[in-house]
Parts: sequence; structure tokens; C-alpha cells
Amino acid sequence: MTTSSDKTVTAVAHTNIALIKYWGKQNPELIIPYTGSLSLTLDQFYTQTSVTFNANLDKDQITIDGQPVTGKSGQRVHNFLSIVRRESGIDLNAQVKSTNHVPTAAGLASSASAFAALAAAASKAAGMNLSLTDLSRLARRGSGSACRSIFGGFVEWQKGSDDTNSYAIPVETTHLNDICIVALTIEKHQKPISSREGMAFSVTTSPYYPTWVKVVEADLENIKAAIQDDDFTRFGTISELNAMRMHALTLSADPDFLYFNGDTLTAMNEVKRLRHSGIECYYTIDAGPNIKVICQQANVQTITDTFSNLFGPTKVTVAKPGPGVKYL
Ligand code: 2P0
Repeated sequence: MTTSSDKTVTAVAHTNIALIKYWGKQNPELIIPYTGSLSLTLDQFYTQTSVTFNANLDKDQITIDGQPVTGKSGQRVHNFLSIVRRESGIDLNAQVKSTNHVPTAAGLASSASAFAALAAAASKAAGMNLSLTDLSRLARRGSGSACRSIFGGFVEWQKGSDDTNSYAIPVETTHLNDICIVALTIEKHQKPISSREGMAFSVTTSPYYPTWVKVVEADLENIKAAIQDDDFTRFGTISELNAMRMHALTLSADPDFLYFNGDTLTAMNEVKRLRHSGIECYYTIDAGPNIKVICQQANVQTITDTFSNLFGPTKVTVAKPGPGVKYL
């Protein structure tokens, strides 16, 4: 059993945007999802995290952007560190310093990059030398979407059925490499219902949940075929459809809830208007009012100009495919 270590390890992980959404856990304790999902890791938004296990600490010390983290968020990081301690055999408290690199007001700070960077830094600081697959399994225990941020580019989370076989793999392709995500920050405020709670509530109360599980498997196969065929139109169409199918689970929950606001609908209509005018683009929306516009490099300027006029230039950020987890 390792009982001492004061090595500081720093890791960087980028956030990812799901094109086929993860929405519901068959095992909430181990974070095993009901369905597979598929994402694109983004270059613009990342988390850098340093971890040191130290015999002189009487408890875990966690800061994010220089501020101590306590309460529910602190407990979540502490619980994750305890998994690392259990799996590595290290018996020490940790100092965790995390910084989010997100363009001002982008509203994209995410648990995906946070737990991917933490998994990489903490496991290595604890003396574990994990393969990328095992790192993805570990990151999943912190936050489901984090398992996808271990890899760059297009990534598939294979749902699996237990801790050993639920992890992400990179989608090997050179296709759709001029894809861009134009992120629109409609609102920065905390969402009224977290994705963790929202998905659990959808599973237990939406009568459409079993249908979602069926259609996602088909959406996943179809989007992978679209990537392999370098077919942007099919790729975008499936992404938009899958996002709306996810949000239909919130509208059909009891009581219903909704992540969109008025500006979300304005942006959705604008994407459709652009598309009908020949500027090919699609939208995807996560558990909040913000919209990500999926497009190709050739149309980025028109799309950016359109939404800058509508919402202001500070609300628009362009992202491209980003890399997997790295150590500094
Ligand atoms: C996704 N989302 O696939 C989906 C789409 C939000 C909408 O994964 O409970 O923070 O920590 O496993 O990963 C956000 O949920 O949830 C998410 P937990 P997570 O990206």
C-alpha cells in the first residue's frame, strides 16, 4: 500500500459537446448510462487541474479558480478522490487546484473537463499509471460526460453494463474535419434543475423514456455512418433531432420542466432561417438555455455575424475540434 506521495501532477482536459446525448443512468452509483452517446471535444474550453497527495493535510483542500470549494461541489470532488484513494491504495488527503479556461461569458464551464482533468491528475499523483481506457472509466465515476473528454475529436461513450465495460473510445476518422461549433451564450446563470437531477427525473417520470432508449441506439449508429461517409447534412440533421428528442423528455416529465427560454427559441428559429437561406447549420442544446450551432468553416463568418447582431458579439464563441487529456 502506498502511503506517501508529494508529487504534484497537472493535467489539462477539454470540454465536449454531445451530438447524441447522454440522458439517464441505469446505475447512478457507478454512472452507467442507459444509452451510448457521441461527442466532439472542443478546443476553446478546458480545465487545468493540479493534484498533490500530502501527509501534512488533515483534509482534502480544493480550490477552483482560486476560490475554496465547499458544500455539494466540494463533497463531489472529495468522493471522487476517495475512489482514487481506494483504487490506488494511497491513504492521504489531497490538495486540488483547478482553473477553468473558458472565454468570458461563454457559460460553458463543465463537469466534463473538470472530472477528466481531475481523474488524470489525481490517478497519476496517486501513483497509478492508467491506460486511456481505464482513465475514461475513472473519469466516468466523477461525471458521465467526463469519460468522453479523455479523448480528442469525435468520441463515443459505449454504455456497457458495469464499471469494467462502460467507457469512451475515439472515433477514428479524418472526416468532417472542418466542423465548427458556434457557441451562443444566452444566459450565464445556474440552471434551475441540474442535469443530474433532470435526467433522473426524466427516467422515472417521462412515459417516453423507454422510446428514447430505443431511438438513441439508432441515432448513434446513423451518426457514426454519417461521419464515416463524410456527410455533414446527415450528421447535422441527426444531431439536431437527437437534441430535441432529449428535450422532449423534460417536456413529458411529471411535472414537466424546460431548459429553454425565449432567446433559445429565437436562436433556434434563426438557425432554421439561415439553413433555409442556404447557410447550412444545425443546433444542439444541453441542459440549459444556451445554443451551440453546428456548421462548417466556410459558413462560420456569416453565422457569427448573424448572432453577434442578434445577441451581441461577446455572446458568440467559435470552437473547433480539440485534443484529448494531456499532462503538463
Ligand atoms: C451530454 N449532458 O451527453 C448530456 C447532454 C447534458 C445534456 O452529460 O450526472 O454532468 O455528472 O453524469 O455528465 C451533463 O451531465 O451528468 C451531460 P452526471 P453530466 O453531454
